[in-house]
Amino acid sequence: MPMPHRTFVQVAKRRLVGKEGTERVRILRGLIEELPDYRSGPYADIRKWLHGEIDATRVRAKTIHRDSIAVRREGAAQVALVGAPNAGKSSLLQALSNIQIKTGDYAFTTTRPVAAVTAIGGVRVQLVEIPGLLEGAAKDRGGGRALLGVLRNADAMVYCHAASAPPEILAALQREVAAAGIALPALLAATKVDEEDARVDRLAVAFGDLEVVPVSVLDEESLERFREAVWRLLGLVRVYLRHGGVVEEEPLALEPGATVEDVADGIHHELAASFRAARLWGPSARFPGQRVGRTHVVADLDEVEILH
Ligand SMILES: Nc1nc2c(ncn2[C@@H]2O[C@H](COP(=O)(O)OP(=O)(O)OP(=O)(O)O)[C@@H](O)[C@H]2O)c(=O)[nH]1
Ligand SMILES: [Mg+2]
Repeated sequence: MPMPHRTFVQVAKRRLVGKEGTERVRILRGLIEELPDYRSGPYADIRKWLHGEIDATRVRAKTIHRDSIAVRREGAAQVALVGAPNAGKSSLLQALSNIQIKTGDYAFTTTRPVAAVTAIGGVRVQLVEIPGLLEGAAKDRGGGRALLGVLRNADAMVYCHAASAPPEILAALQREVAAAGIALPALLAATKVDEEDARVDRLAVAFGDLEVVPVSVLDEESLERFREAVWRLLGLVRVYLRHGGVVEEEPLALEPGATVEDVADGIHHELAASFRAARLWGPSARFPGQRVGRTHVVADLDEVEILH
């Protein structure tokens, strides 16, 4: 009498927890051996799943080997999602972008940084889930040092914490980030606020120095408010380019303090060296079409025409 298929899956998952590389492949092979030899039905599905896991494990092993856990930057800025296991980071990432990512009601669903691009303030911003940061991460517990390395490269970070969870877990994580010498602009997303036992007030008191943004992936308006908060956090400056009265649809996104020269550089490095002056419309212009030099500091929502 073979083991019931559901039990088999549970046993398999338990044996695979925390196993990677050749050891994981060996366990997967063993499981395939133990599997009753049916050609169809649930056992055939399980066999297919196990073979898929072998392939995925090999791909992961290669990727880790080649390129530790670096994340290729995309978009105008990179924002890291940091938080205890099960805080709702993947769910938020998924709700804000088009990616399909595994979420689950257990810790360590995500094991490597996952990135997705989303529109924030009308510009492309990359969100990166930093998984599994634990107390002791700065001392490399749970491979924490490499994960903190990814975080260090971000432009800003969002602490994610379930509104119903005690603040202490997050406070410990904050200490790890500080111990690693990372000081990025940050806000706190109080996640899963649709849950009955949500306590946003408790988080707001415990983390008085952070802006607290209540979010639920089930509430579109809360996601929009989250986007707006991230936009303010980044403090980017959007500049629209004009060519003979026509305004481009997509703005350039620049760092605060950017000048007309940075605008020209955003179009082309050579242009930055050769242009004479610019015309300006919008918040930083004294009057529409004002002529300005290369050192003029632009403001959010300015329109700029580079004069050759
Ligand atoms: N009710 C409710 N549940 C949520 C919300 N966001 C996430 N969850 C649930 O919380 C659990 C954990 O979500 P994940 O997104 O996997 O959390 P994570 O932080 O990525 O977890 P790890 O990758 O394991 O560190 C899942 O069961 C989600 O369905 C939310 O806004 N409301
Ligand atoms: Mg996750």
